[in-house]
Amino acid sequence: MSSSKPDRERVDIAEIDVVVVGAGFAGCYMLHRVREMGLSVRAFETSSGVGGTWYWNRYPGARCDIESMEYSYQFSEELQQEWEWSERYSPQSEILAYINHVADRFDLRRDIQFETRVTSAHFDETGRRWHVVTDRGDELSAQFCIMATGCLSSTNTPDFPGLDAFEGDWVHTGDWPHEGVDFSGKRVGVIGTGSSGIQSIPLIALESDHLTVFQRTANYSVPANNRPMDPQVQAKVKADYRAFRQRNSEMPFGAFADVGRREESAVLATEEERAEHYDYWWIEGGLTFLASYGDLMFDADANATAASYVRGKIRELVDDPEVAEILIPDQVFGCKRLCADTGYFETFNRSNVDLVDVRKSPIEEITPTGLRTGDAEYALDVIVFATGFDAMTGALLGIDIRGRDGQTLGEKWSAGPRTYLGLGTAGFPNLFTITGPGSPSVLANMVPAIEQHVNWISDCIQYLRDAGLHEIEASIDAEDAWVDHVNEVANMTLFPGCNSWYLGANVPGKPRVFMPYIGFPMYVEKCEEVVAKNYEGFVTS
Ligand code: N01
Repeated sequence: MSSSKPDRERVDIAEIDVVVVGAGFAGCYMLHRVREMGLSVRAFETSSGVGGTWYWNRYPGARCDIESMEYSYQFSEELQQEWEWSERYSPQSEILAYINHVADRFDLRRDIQFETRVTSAHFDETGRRWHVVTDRGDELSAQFCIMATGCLSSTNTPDFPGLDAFEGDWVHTGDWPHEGVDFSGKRVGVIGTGSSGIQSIPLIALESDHLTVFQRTANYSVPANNRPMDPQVQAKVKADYRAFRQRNSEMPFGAFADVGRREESAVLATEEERAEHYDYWWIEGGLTFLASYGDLMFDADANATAASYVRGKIRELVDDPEVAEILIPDQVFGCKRLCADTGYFETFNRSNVDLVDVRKSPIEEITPTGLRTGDAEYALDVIVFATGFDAMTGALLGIDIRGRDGQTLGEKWSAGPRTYLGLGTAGFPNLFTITGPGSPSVLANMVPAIEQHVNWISDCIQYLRDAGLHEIEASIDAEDAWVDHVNEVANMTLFPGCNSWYLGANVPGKPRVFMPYIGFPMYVEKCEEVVAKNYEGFVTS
């Protein structure tokens, strides 16, 4: 509690059952479920609207690379029947329209306080409640505090010297101005070639006078092959949406059931078979390329065949062989998140686009008129930071969260996040994290992963109430075993083999720990088992 308000008595503080932090896909559904249970709830959201990721990431080309029929809620049959998707992969504007429709349809806004950031959440051990404070001076006391803060919501802007004195405009893809950015006649620099860079670069190249792309790590990307939604596909899914969701929930990634995961081995296939196979998946488009053989993320030799195929494609697509070589990744295929693009590599054939290898010659400073690397200076009117996020932990650690004995979450996670199932962390009773570190989250289709967590948390709260219990908290033993298990599973794959944000390696000083849990169906089974055994691994009182 703030020491500047010593006289403030608890009577002034709103007492409610649940605080939800965030109103993206996770926060909106959590709010809906909690309200259905008849609990009092308030959600807080920093922005002025619902949507989370899809509210903030309005950069040109922003769209989902999970197919539209899969990237939506399934909790309401009416909702999934009435909404019509217009493209194979939905653009940001359509997903934002969808989540706004959900907010209207379920009348969510009346319990969301927008433009309000939760600054602290402290557990009061005597009252056994969370004391939550916002930047607008709200103070609440809640039995449960549910963090729906998103995995990719805290932007990462590298601390380049000189940025403050830059005379042009700079923007981050993850915090894009609502009015858009006018690139016409401008010299633009884009820093970063992850999914956001790869989606926006082709369009910024079209809109600007000149574009310079500053690439530190070349990335693998496959064609998205986006197209208008086939009405027959949409109708077929809707005819039995439940079965479609079920099929997807049995996939390792919780998606792609009907596009397919192939169990065959890339190493056992002949060279001709592989070439034909990869050609098919390249044309089909999308992230399923990563699942086109069963062993691509488990066997280095298998992985090398896919890497080599995509490298060959880059050489075909890029006219200048020297530029092509800079664009060719050297890391394990898929260990940084695979990207899906529309005309990305071809963009480097344009006369108004240059590529700068900042791995060879790093960015040293932003100057008033542009940017300087180790060996050259670039004049720029606009700098676009496509430099990603402090993933999975950034938003949580941005809040002053304190559990038992005043321990901060930052102290507890100083060597990396520690959770049980990505749902809770020992020492922080009645604090839930939706798609927290240690859960499939970003290595699953996010919307079903969110729904599974929200359902689990809602059932857990109901269980406590029915049993006359007040608190639930992960046990330290279960948490330790789970953290080991998450690592063990990751180490069976090739995912930890490069500097990805899955490991926190993109943020200087962040502990290198593999954060997502690999394998959605196994994870769901484990969560169900925990419930069946009366919340085994959690301590209740
Ligand atoms: O961020 P990223 P993102 N100097 O971290 C570079 C999801 N998403 O916003 O690789 C120079 O992937 C950094 O270089 P390096 C999706 O899960 C989904 O693009 O660290 N460069 C990298 O190239 C995705 O994975 C969708 O060496 C610097 C880039 O910035 C996640 O969000 C669309 C640098 C950051 O790439 C994040 O994607 C968009 C520095 N100091 C995003 N610091 C879809 O659904 C960083 N970089 C399609």
